[in-house]
Amino acid sequence: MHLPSSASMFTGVLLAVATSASAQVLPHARTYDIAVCDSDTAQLLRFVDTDQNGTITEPNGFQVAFDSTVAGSVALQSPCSITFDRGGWQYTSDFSADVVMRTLDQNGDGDANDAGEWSVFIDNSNLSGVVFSSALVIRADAQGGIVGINSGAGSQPLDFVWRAFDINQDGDAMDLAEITIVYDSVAGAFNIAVPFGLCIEPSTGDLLVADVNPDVVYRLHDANADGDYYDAGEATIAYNSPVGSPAIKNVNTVQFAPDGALFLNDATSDFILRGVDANADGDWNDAGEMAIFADKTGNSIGVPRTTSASRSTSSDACSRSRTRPPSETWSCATPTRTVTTTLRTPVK
Ligand SMILES: [Ca+2]
Ligand SMILES: [Ca+2]
Ligand SMILES: [Ca+2]
Ligand SMILES: [Ca+2]
Repeated sequence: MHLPSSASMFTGVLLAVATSASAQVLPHARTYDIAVCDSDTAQLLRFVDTDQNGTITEPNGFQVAFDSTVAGSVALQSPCSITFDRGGWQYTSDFSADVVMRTLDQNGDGDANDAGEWSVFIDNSNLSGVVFSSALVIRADAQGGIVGINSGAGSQPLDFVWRAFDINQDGDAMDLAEITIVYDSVAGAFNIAVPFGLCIEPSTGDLLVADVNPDVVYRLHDANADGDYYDAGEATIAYNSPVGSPAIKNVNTVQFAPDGALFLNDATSDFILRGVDANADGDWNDAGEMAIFADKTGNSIGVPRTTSASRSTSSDACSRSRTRPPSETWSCATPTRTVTTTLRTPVK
């Protein structure tokens, strides 16, 4: 497998749980905090807009939620993806250390560095025998599992989609049979050679996997509910830039909006696509179903142009606006820090 050097941009920013003790029980989307994994400092950060004024310049607006340099902590190297389970635990994948760790600030002191607040959820000593070579995007599913993609980067095992479930409820997925490869590029119907994007369709539970070689978004639907996507018709093309629709290159982020629309990015030409499956056939390949939502000219479609860095780059760091009106813009409380949420090309 070959990872293109240009395939790189990926933000590890999600709506997250708040840090106060009382907020731990809230569903993470309720607090509108933003969780960031910093692949330069190997820290997990949280941006807290306490007064909801659109910036995080307030005291404690910029928080180090987990510092892997603290003695005794798991040594993160390239944290790249974040997800939250229903209990509020944050899961973070690291494509260099090839671990998934989980964190939760249980004593309400603002970080998850205390005893019992962090643990290794997955590493390569897992008893399922699944070997990760680039643990990339992870997502929590509705059944309490964590699904993710591994991009082979030239080594065995190759490219696969995995699911982990803590069967014995001991806080990790390291026990026998707790990790399953649910699709791999050899046994599956399609060779998903360089999977870089992953999301779960809320309405169906199906997985969407973005491959950058070739540039295709696939749908994985477990029709016979046997836990994998190898059966006939379970892997289909969701979007492959048909004639008349925007051509995509280096899609590394796929995400559904609450209204069911699908958003994709193009990390080569720097634009964002929005798709609506108008004929409900499970793909976005029909005429008019996919359109450019925003591009780097700033002439966004349906999105007011902002004066801040609305088009994320590897260094947009503490200055970012959501793809919504300018009131959503926030900046960093500690300007001397640079926060990078870029997923760099895994090199093994
Ligand atoms: Ca703590
Ligand atoms: Ca377990
Ligand atoms: Ca199946
Ligand atoms: Ca369609």
